[in-house]
Amino acid sequence: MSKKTAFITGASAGIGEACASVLAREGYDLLLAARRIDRLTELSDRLIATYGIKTHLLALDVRNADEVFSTFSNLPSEWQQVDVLINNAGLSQGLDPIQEGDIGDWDRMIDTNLKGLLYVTRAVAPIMAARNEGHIINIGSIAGKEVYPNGNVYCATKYAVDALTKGMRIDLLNKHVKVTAIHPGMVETEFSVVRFKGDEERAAAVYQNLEPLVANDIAEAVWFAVSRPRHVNINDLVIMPTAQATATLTVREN
Ligand code: NDP
Ligand code: 8X3
Repeated sequence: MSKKTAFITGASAGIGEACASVLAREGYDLLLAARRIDRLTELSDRLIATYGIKTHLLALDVRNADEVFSTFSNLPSEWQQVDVLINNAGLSQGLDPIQEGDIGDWDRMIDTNLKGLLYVTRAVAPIMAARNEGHIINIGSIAGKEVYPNGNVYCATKYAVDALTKGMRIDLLNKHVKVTAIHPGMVETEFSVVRFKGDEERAAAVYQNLEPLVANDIAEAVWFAVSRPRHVNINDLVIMPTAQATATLTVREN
């Protein structure tokens, strides 16, 4: 079987980095994108040394449409033949009631989680459609299934990811391109440090006295979806820590 290629956005940390490790373990060559190229270089060196795969690194801000399209169209053609696209780059900024929300925070979330995902998909999907194969995995969230207090704009972006996933699946149906959404609950990554803008103490409190998911739990679910036979598509997976029943209901020890 010929080598397969996966394109992972937001591969410099957390879930994206874990997806890179799992897909490298499974023999995929990797197109890895994020703004922090130093992090991607470290990850790439490690994966090449461990698994002998090939990588291509992209210092990319998914919010910049021109950058996304020119970077992708300037890739060597073998790197444009993406078998699996993991739209993972995303973030939350702030946790404020709507009447006190920061417009800069709203823009960063909408531009990254929603418009960035669209730009990357628009760059990659035509080649999948032309090849009549491919798999797009969108990382949504429990926040795309339930709205929680002060989640307002972040939840809206993840509801949009849920809707777009369904739309993409319909539009790409006759091109045999699979589309999957994976919606995690609480995963301990840099997510909360980013949401609380570097406040490590506030971020740590989110995961205090309960066992959250780790990034690898999501990466293994991504691999489960990717590794199904050609006639099987996983549409939607919601994955929670055992200690979390809904977006807001958790059980904490002590
Ligand atoms: P991390 O903060 O650990 O990782 C986020 C990744 O996204 C980083 O690699 C970051 O790279 C990248 N990223 C952010 N903004 C941009 C941008 N403008 N352009 C390119 N890359 C960007 O968080 P997670 O791993 O937890 O988050 C990954 C996804 O999972 C997100 O979509 C998030 O919404 C979702 N999610 C997370 C949950 C959690 O509890 N952790 C739960 C549910 C969903 P860099 O900064 O180098 O650009
Ligand atoms: C991240 C999970 O519940 O903090 O998407 O929004 S949550």
